[in-house]
Amino acid sequence: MLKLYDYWRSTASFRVRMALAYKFIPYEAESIHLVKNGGEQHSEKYAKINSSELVPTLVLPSGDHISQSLAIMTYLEDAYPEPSLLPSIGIEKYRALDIAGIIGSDLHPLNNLRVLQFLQSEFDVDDQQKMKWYTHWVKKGFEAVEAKLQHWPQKGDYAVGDDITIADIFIVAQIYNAERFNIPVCEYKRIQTIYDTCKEQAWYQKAYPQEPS
Ligand SMILES: N[C@@H](CCC(=O)N[C@@H](CS)C(=O)NCC(=O)O)C(=O)O
Repeated sequence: MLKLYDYWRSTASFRVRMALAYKFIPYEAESIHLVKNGGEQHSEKYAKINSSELVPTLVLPSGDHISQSLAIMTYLEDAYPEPSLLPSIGIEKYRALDIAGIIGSDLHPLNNLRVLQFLQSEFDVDDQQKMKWYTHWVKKGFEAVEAKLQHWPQKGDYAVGDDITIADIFIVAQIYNAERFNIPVCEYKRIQTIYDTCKEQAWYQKAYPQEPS
């Protein structure tokens, strides 16, 4: 069976949980608490599993480890092609990867826990300045995504084409994070539509962050 190291509030983990739920893939989970005891992601045991000291990490039945949510989702797409989360042909495939890149490579890393912690510990940034930093990069990212979604010809309930793709998953996971920091997304019309569509669906609700009891 697949094993996922994750943390309930982690948006990168939420992406992977949504892909697993959408594809009905069974897995076992082990929580890596990102805050407790200075962060379990930095423990010797976990650093051997993922040298980046970040979640998520997927362990395959072969014992191989895959980290990086996009790499994990690509593995899931290859190993469990149906239902698909990435169009196999046409411009839609690259559009989905484009959105995933804006959020996963341009936006999310700037607001990651370790970046915010470093700003505070090394540069004495206060909470207000931290929020200004966080909000700035969320807005830049969402503006870029919204502009692309407005420009592309298809304007249905999902980001690309008529079905959910990894683009929607990256978007809704980032919205969860933005809402935690009280940043509304209603000004981004296409993003809001995608969110309204996805949040009603079983795979979203199954994967939704829930604090372990
Ligand atoms: N690019 C990575 C990002 C992974 C990542 O940044 N995970 C965050 C949680 S969303 C984390 O583990 N943060 C711990 C820390 O910053 O110390 C991916 O997509 O998997």
